[in-house]
Amino acid sequence: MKNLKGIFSALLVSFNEDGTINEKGLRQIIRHNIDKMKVDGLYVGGSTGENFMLSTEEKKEIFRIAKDEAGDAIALIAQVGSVNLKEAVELGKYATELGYDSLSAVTPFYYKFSFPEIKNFYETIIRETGSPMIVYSIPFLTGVNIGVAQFAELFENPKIIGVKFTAGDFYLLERLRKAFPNHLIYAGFDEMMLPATVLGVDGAIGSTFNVNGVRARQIFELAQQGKIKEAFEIQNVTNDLIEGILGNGLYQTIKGLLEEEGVQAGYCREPMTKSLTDAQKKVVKELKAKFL
Ligand code: NGF
Repeated sequence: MKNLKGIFSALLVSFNEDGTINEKGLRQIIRHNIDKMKVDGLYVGGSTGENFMLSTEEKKEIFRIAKDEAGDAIALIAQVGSVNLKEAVELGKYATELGYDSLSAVTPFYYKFSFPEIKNFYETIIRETGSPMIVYSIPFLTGVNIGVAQFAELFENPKIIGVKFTAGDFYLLERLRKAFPNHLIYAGFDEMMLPATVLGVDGAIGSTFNVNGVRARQIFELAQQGKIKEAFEIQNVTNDLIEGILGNGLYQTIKGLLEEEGVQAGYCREPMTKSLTDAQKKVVKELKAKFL
């Protein structure tokens, strides 16, 4: 297994206007991440990949293309979580056979699953695939909050190697870091990367790294070296960019920025708004001029 620490782009997926996967564009996004953003790895099939709007076959297709394009150049994590456990297992088996370095799965959502049900969800995927697993905790979207005692129960399974922590609860992050010094913890909010790194995360997984990966690494490495003032300055610039992205449409704007870089990032998948208005395209050009 590769080193799973460091900077991971949450991979965007290029779609054609009719919603089908644009393979050429997807390969270009992957290359851009490897060659220009110099990321340590890709998180494939996450929120940023518009994953929860796709069919099982489309999810597999994206896993296949990402592995084929990236090869062994960087680490690859496959997000296989789904409220359909059978689908999660099927995707987990597929990504494992393709040679992904780890699986990850979002906590099952929509229904109010009990903790034993959530634990069974992870243990079933692990038992069926034999792969390592990173819990994807994103309470603001799933409504699922997992505390220190519950993480301790999950981490009793040696295959559960870490958590992608997409939350702003830094008290919980500090408690987790202290309680589990040997598990991988990834920061999930790019705009809070500096404080998360000060609290000792092992890496970060983010959507904006597709266009801002170089700055993300600088923040991460400077903070690890204790150069907080320097890291803070780069986080400030990063957050000016992120504020612009969030105010203009998250994934559409990152795709627009990639298009400005010559990458066919394409459309978003409905029911998300497929593309930017002319006014939003103007903002993209301003963001590119200022930040890229
Ligand atoms: O896009 C979201 C959800 N969060 C991402 C990241 O945590 C998601 C984050 O980078 C992810 O890794 C994935 O599953 O694809 C934000 O987009 C960023 O911090 C801006 O808020 O909201």
